[in-house]
Amino acid sequence: MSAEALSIATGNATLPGIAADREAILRGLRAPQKRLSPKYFYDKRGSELFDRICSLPEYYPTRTELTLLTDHVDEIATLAGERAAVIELGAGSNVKARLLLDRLHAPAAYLPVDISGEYLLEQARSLRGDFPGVHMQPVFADFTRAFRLPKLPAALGRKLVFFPGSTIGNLSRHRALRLLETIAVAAKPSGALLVGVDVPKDPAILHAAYNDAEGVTAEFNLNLLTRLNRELDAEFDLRRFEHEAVYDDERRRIEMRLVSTTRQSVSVAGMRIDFAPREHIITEHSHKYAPEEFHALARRAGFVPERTWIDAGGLFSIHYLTTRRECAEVRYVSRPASHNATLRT
Ligand code: AVJ
Repeated sequence: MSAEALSIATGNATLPGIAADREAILRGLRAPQKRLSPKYFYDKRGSELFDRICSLPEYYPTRTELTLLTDHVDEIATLAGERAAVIELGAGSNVKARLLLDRLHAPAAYLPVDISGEYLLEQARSLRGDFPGVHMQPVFADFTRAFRLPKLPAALGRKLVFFPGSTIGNLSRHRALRLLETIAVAAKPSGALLVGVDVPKDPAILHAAYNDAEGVTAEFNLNLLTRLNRELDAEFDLRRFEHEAVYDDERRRIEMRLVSTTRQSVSVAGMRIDFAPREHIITEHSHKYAPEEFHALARRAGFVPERTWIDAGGLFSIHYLTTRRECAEVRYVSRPASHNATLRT
C-alpha cells in the first residue's frame, strides 16, 4: 500500500459544487419548459443515492452490465491488449473499474473522470492500494464540456475509454454524437471505446426501473432541490414537489420530472421562480438505443463497432468499438433470439 497522497487533477471543473453554474441553472429554471441538468444530481448524497438505485431489484442496468462485463472481460482484455490506459468517464463507484483492472493484461494507467470530486477521490483511493502497478490519476471534470487529460506515463498500450452505465443516455441523440466524435478524436490512432448502453424494451420494465417501490429514485430526484437549497441559496419546499418518471416510446427515452403539486413561487439565488399547479422541471432524460441505432451513431462519429454483447433477456448492451477503420465486421455475441422484438424503427 502506498502512503503517497493521491491528488485530483483539474480537467475543467475547479470549484466543488454548483455555485459556478448559477447562471446556467437559473436559465434552465426560467425557460418556458423548466429544466435542470442531470449532472447536478451527483453531490455526495446524490452519488450515494445513485449507488443505492444501482442495487434496487427494479433497476436492471447495473447488475446486467456487470454480468456482461464479467462474462466477457477476458475477450475485452484480449481486444484491449497489453498496458492499456483506461480512461473512465463518469466514474462513480469503482466496482466495474476493479473488474477491468483485475483482468486486463498489465494495465498501465487508470484515469477516472468525474464531476463529483469528493466521491471520485474516495473511490480512487480505495482502488489504488490494490493495483500498485497502475498509474492512477483521478480527473475532476465535467466531461460534457472540453477538458484536459493529464499527461499519461510513457510506454502505454491502447487508450481504452470506458463509459459504462448508459450514462451516454443522459445526452440528447445529437449531443451523444458530438461526445462520441470527441472521444474518437481523443482516442486516435489506435484507441477503443467500451460503452454500456441501455436498450428500448417493454415500457412496464422501464417504468418500474425509474419508479421503484422503495422510493429511492424519488429521493434521488428530490435531492437535487435539497442541493439547490444548500448550495444556491434556494428555498424549495420538498413537500410541494413530487417525483415523476415517464417513458416516451417514440423518442425511446425516460423523462424524469419534479412536479410542483401547487401554485407557488420559489426564491432561487435571489430570483423568483413561479410554478403553476402540476408544472414540472425536467431533471433527466435517459435515452435507449437498439444496437443498430447505436452502431449507426458510433460510425458517424468515426468508430468501428467490433463487438456487441447483450444479455439473454435483451435488457442491456455493451459495445467495444475502435477508431481503426480497417476492421469492419461487427460480431454479435450472445444475441438473444427475441432481439428483433426490442427494435424500434
Ligand atoms: C446514470 C444516467 C445511466 O439514466 O438510468 C437512474 C441515472 N436516474 N435512475 C439512468 C438514473 C434515475 C441513470 N444514468
